[in-house]
Formats: sequence, structure tokens, C-alpha cells
Amino acid sequence: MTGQLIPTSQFTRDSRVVFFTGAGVSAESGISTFRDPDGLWKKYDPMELASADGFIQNPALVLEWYAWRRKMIRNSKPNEGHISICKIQKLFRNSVVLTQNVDGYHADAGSESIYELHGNIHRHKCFLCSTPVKLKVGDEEKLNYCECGGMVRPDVVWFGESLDMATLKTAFEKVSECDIFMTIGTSTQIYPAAQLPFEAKNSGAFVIEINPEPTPFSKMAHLSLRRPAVAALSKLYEDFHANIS
Ligand code: BJW
Ligand code: ZN
Repeated sequence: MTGQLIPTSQFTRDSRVVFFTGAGVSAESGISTFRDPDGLWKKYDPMELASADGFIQNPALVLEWYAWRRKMIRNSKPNEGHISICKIQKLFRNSVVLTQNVDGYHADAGSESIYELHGNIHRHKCFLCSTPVKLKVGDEEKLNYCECGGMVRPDVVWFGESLDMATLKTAFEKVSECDIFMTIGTSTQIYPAAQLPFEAKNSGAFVIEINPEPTPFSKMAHLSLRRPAVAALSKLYEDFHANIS
């Protein structure tokens, strides 16, 4: 990749930057995405494994599936894409990461100001009263119960469930105020999160999309980089590093 990708002269260290990330950012760590040809939803039924009804029907199956995914996440690590995001964040005084990912890799890579829109697979809560529950690593696969008698579940957002309202409100505020918005590795299909790139464009941000495949947002992006996240983000970091003062 040669030549400068973005009009960096328009931006300064004070420019507000939002990274909006999806499963594609962790793909190069070996973590499966959901909707790619070899993605999780090609092999598994989302309503069976990622919905409250599915959990009530068969909690053991759901917990087993989450334990398998947790293991995959623990056996790998953030990739150079996560690290480039962290490095770009350090160039700007105001930047946030809005992630749909539940793997915790942005924090592991050193990013700050992270908003996890769909929760975190390493945390648990009560299915009935939502109280956070701490489980030891070995206990996560078993069915545990809260003091109220409710089943303990992963603290992630399943289909048909509301995202945390305070987190979502902050996300929309950050997006409506930002100067640069990067949407990276998401199919832009799952709402309300998928609304964020459109909100950024409507609010006047410079919007960059990084995704090897087109998405419903692609035509709206100021710059669409049809490349894997690791390569695209390392090039963006070089451009910003050389030009942001
Ligand atoms: C690369 C790459 C590389 C590959 N580099 N890129 C009909 C039925 C049921 C529900 C609905 C319905 N119609 C509408 C709904 C609502 C639903 C929804 O939007 N459904 C759509 C199907 C239309 N939304 C919801 O249910 C949400 N809640 C809600 O609406 O609540 C309403 C409410 C309000 C008030 C009270 C009560 C309710 C909740 C959505 C929760 C989504 N949950 C999941 C699972 C999280 C937990 C877990 O991980 O197990 O979140 S589903 C899954 O999709 C996960 C992801 O965060 C999310 C988005 O996926 P993402 O990240 O975009 O991944 P992919 O796989 O789709 O895309 C990967 C991309 O990467 C691809 O484009 C690749 O090309 C690219 N890529 N390699 C860069 N190297
Ligand atoms: Zn409870």
C-alpha cells in the first residue's frame, strides 16, 4: 500500500476519533466471525445459542458453546490490528473504541475508553436479576445459580435484548461529535449498533470503512478500504503518525 490514504492535513491531535469495531477485527487472531462463509452463524443457529429463549430451552448447550468460544479467545491474543488502533488512539487526545466484540481484546491490546456494546464473554450475570456474578475459570462451563435462584449466564447481549442504555447513549453522543469515524470489520447488519456509521456520516465526520467485503454502509463511506484490518490499520497508523501534529 503506497500513497497517503486520508486527508490528514484536515486533522490535529485534538480531532475526535471513534473506532467502531466488529468481529472482523479479531478474525486475524483466529477468532470466528458470525456471518462470513465460515462464520459461526453458518454452523450454529443464533436463536438456539444467542437468545434468551435458547438459554431457557437448553442452558447446558448455550454454556458449552460459550465455554468453547471463551477457550478459543483465551488461547489466542489481540493482533496487530488491535495494536494499531491503540497506537492511533495515543496520537489523538480524544478517541474512543465502540466495539461489538465480546472478546476483550481491545483492552488486552492497551486501548482505553472502550465501550462494549454487546457485553463481554468473560463476565457473567444473573438471568433473572442481572446482578453481576464472578465465576472461577473452571466453573464457567457448569450451570451456576444466583442467590435469587436465577441461572447465571454470560454477560453478553443476545438477540431481542436491549443494549445497556447508558452505553448506547454515550456511543451515539461520541459519534455525533466526532471528526473521524472508522468502522472496521463489521457487516453493519445488527441494529442498533449498525446505525452508528450512518449517524457519523450524517453528523459530518470523515468516515473510513475497513472491510475486505462490501457492506450496506460502504457506498456512504468517504474512504472504503477493501483490505483486512491488520494491513489497513497499520497503513493508517503510519499516515497519522507522519502527519498529525
Ligand atoms: C474482516 C476481516 C478482516 C472478515 N478484517 N474485516 C428479527 C428477529 C430477531 C431480531 C431482530 C429482527 N429484526 C430486527 C431485529 C433486531 C436485531 C437485529 O438487528 N437483527 C438483524 C438480523 C436485523 N437486534 C437485536 O436483537 C438487538 N437488540 C434489540 O434490537 O433490542 C430491542 C429491544 C429494545 C428494548 C428492549 C428490549 C429489546 C441485540 C443484538 C445483539 C447481537 N448479539 C450478537 C451476539 C453477542 C454475544 C456473542 O458474541 O455471543 O452480537 S449477534 C453478533 O452480531 C454479535 C456481533 O457483535 C454482532 C455483529 O456482528 P459483526 O461484528 O458485524 O460480525 P459479522 O460476522 O456479521 O461481520 C464480520 C465482518 O468482518 C464481515 O463484514 C467481514 O467481511 C469482515 N471481515 N475478516 C476486516 N481480516
Ligand atoms: Zn439473581
